[in-house]
Amino acid sequence: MQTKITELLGIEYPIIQGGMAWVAEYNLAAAVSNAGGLGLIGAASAPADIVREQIRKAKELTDRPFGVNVMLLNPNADEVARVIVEEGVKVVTTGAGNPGKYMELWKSAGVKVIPVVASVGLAKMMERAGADAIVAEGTESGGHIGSSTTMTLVPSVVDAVKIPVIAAGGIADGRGFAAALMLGAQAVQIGTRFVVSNESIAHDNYKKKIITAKDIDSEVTGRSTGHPVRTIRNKMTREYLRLEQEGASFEELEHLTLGSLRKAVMEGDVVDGTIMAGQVASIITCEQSCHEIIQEIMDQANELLNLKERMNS
Ligand code: TUI
Repeated sequence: MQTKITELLGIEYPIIQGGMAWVAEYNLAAAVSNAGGLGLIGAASAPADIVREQIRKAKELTDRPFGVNVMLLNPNADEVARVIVEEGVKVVTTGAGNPGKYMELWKSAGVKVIPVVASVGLAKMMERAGADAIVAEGTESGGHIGSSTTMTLVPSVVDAVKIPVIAAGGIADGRGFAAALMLGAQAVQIGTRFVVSNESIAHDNYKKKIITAKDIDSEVTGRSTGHPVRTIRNKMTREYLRLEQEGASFEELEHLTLGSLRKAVMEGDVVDGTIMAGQVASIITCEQSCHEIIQEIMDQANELLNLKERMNS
């Protein structure tokens, strides 16, 4: 399937992987790229030398294009931005902020820049700043979120910008993929389903929490701090929400979550750790390879999209 995004990025299928902290390391990025999508290394809060090492390891595992996601709250973001250029990475996505100050550096080095946004305003600003495409990420997503739903945000952004739009948030199968194309997207970004891939290093306990999650198991913490984060409900979120309701300080809340994502992803502590995942966890039922995931999504989507063509003819 060819779209403006497969052409822009030189990939086989219009599927890009989310830049998930701790989970999106070089093994996952290379597996998604080798399966025909765009794999991403999530720089999250990592120091620049670790990101450089991750990029070099990914290059050993794949000859296909892959990217790096820069989390803009990372205190090391300036150095990470430079490492991306030095290592000749072809694509960058950004999250949790406005990447305006890096635009010139990346564009002049020929890096394709795809900011992840949660609002029409930032999408328009990013187009003016020279972005090559935009990820419109709805509130169904895991991790740091905005407030608009994918169903409303994607068509709003599609109407507001001329550059291609990639839909994210609540997409995990061919139905979501086909729906995203109907909303005007040229590709999808998928996170949660790749967390439960064979190539994902997330602890088995973490994967099991996603596989067994029901529709009502999703929770949002941190609304009071201005940094809402979607996770799967557990002891940690209950404690966090109780403290938030009691008007706890930012520092107290920070203390509770410091290192908590690493604890869940790497150590499998799904009781006191943070289990970031999208609402779509409720429709994810098994672990598969990245190749199987992408093939299944494309098969299902092609069937649905052909059905639509037949209905129209
Ligand atoms: O960035 C994400 N998802 C993330 S980042 C992350 S690490 C983190 N952990 C705890 C607290 C905060 C971050 C986990 N998940 N998705 C892309 C995204 N970007 N969603 C929402 C936004 C966003 C929000 C506000 C983008 C820009 C923005 O403000 C723009 C401005 O002008 O600063």
